[in-house]
Amino acid sequence: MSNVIVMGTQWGDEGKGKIVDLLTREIDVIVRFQGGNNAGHTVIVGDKQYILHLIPSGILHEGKKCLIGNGVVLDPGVFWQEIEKLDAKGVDVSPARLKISKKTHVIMPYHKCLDGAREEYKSATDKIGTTGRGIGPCYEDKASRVGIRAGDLADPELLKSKIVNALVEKNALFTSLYGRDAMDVDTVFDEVMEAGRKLVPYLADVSTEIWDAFNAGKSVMFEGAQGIHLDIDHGTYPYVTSSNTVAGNASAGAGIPASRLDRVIGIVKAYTTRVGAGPFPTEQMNEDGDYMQQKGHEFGATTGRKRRCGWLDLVVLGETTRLNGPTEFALTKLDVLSGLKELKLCVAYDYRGERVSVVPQEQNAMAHVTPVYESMPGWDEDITGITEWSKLPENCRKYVERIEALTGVRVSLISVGPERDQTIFR
Ligand code: 2SA
Ligand code: GDP
Ligand code: MG
Repeated sequence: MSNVIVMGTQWGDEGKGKIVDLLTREIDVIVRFQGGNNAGHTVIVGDKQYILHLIPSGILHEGKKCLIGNGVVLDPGVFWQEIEKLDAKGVDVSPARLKISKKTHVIMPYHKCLDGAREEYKSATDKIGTTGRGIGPCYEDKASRVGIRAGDLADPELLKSKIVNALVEKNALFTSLYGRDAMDVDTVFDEVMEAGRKLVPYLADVSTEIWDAFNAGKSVMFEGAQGIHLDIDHGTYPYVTSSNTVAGNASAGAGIPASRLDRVIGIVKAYTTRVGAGPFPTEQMNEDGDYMQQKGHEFGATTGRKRRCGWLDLVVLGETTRLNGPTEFALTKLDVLSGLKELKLCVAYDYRGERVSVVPQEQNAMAHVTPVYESMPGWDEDITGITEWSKLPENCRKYVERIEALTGVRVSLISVGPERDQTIFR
């Protein structure tokens, strides 16, 4: 297989973990390039469930190299916990096959505290509903040029001086604005270094690692986290995450030339979910939404929060297609829709008295659109055991074909259950 990007086309949790794990069979190197442990990518292998937050979802395949790029924000304690959990299940997590870019930014205790304080301080309608993992404040420090990078963990003196500087500002915020206790330099330093010193053997020049892999004819997969509509620039701002989730960021977030990327696989959930606050035009706060939530076990893989559910939104997918140029879609969780009498596809919005087929660009416009639906008949059959396209119920195939017709993107893979073999290749 050539070099490929896997990305979420909606608001995250489309099933990227399952698909990355599946495709890893044909891949040599798997790279995370943005986000942090806000992500929760689930992989089911037999009776074992793995939820990956920082480590690429290719780690379960022996001998494959897994890299964490410069665009990721990394919490050393969480990384170490993930290592220990995988190690306990017999997965090789040695530095020989798992590496962290020295340029990856580190999530510090004060980032997590700030994330919580900011959310608490906001009015009910302004809250973002973050995962509370310190993601936003860490990216803020990176952009402000005061961030701490993974490479600094190997230089305790530099690390301490950066903490001293950071706490001047953070403590002022904690004590004067947020009514919290000031943080102590040594306590922060010790907390970070407890896991941080164990991370030093994992530090590497990830950009060069990937470059060498390209030149050795190996195939590399870039694993997106969250979804396109949570992108800091192109998502439903301000209800977004703090990184660029678009496919183009694989280049900046891993340190590779865009010209080396061949395929972009967009993961599409057969319906839509969103966790956290923000507009969601096709949300169904009724028995259809409850059906999807319960049948799809839609709970946050990191926070355990209940995910909001609704119909598939083709306007959202249209925006995804324009922003990312997917060469194909992988359609997941199609099995969850079995049993619904009528399925709806949102094909346009009514917005300010006009019918529109693209996402309006004004801030929070998505909160003021009314979806225009096309209706399709559902199917009753349980499809979780089907592995061939031709064996799917006719209405099910029509639903997939309608998605292809409306987006102009081919569905090359259909997932009908969380396990590896519950997959139809077309
Ligand atoms: P943050 O923490 O600053 O990135 O939060 C900002 C928004 O981004 C959303 N976000 C997510 N949405 C879906 N899935 C994510 N990962 C977890 C999962 C979420 C969980 O796999 O289920 O467990 O709650 C994820 N990460 C960030 C977040 O909800 C905010 O809307
Ligand atoms: P990710 O963040 O995109 O990797 O997705 P999550 O892991 O957060 O959420 C997807 C959930 O759906 C996980 O619990 C998966 O095990 C599960 N899943 C993935 N594909 C399918 C599928 O085709 N059918 C069903 N029923 N579950 C699936
Ligand atoms: Mg997830």
